[in-house]
Amino acid sequence: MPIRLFDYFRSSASYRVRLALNLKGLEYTQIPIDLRLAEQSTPPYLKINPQGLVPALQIGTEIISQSLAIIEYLDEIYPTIPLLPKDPLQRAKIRSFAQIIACDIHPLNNLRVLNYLRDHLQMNEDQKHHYYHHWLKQGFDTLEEKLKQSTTKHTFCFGNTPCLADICLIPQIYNAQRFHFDLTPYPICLKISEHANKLEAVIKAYPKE
Ligand SMILES: N[C@@H](CCC(=O)N[C@@H](CS)C(=O)NCC(=O)O)C(=O)O
Repeated sequence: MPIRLFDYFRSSASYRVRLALNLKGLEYTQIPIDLRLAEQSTPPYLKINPQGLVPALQIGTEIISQSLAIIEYLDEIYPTIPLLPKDPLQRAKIRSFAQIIACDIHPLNNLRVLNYLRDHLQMNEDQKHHYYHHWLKQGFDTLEEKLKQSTTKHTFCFGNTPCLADICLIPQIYNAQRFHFDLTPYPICLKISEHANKLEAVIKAYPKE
């Protein structure tokens, strides 16, 4: 079935889906939606995703939005290289880690939120920077602590192969670095991302215009 990914190179939610597709070795066509030009809010794209956010995945004639829903769907229909294990407890732990990023860090620092702070609450760049880093610190403190408990013996978040947790962590680290957030207090997160960034599938997903 042909797969088309509506994405933006710097969007970390899109980056997650590129990682999942590449790790599974799936072919896909990228359709760029330029957030700098607000293309996510134009009528043609709103027909694809009425929420006005990227990514959206078209698979055959069906369209799915929300990166985690897309990734779990891909994992169910293309299970050969799994991104979630079979064990229910381990699945729950991996989802819990992924959701710290996707539900509790990323939405607070999304473009539309930052634009709202600037346009409606008159926050200047310094205040926005402070706000952004505040939520990154809270999030990364938790992620590092969780990884301390889970990664004594393996190279990725929950094992020796990348899973949904790594797929969320790698773009969040990219985002933090892009916004000049100091990651030295988070050596486990950094080590996992450095290790992951050597994989062909991960290199291929890296944000590039
Ligand atoms: N929870 C959604 C988040 C999607 C999202 O927020 N995408 C951002 C880019 S990372 C976006 O499209 N932002 C456009 C905007 O804020 O106007 C997912 O995981 O797919």
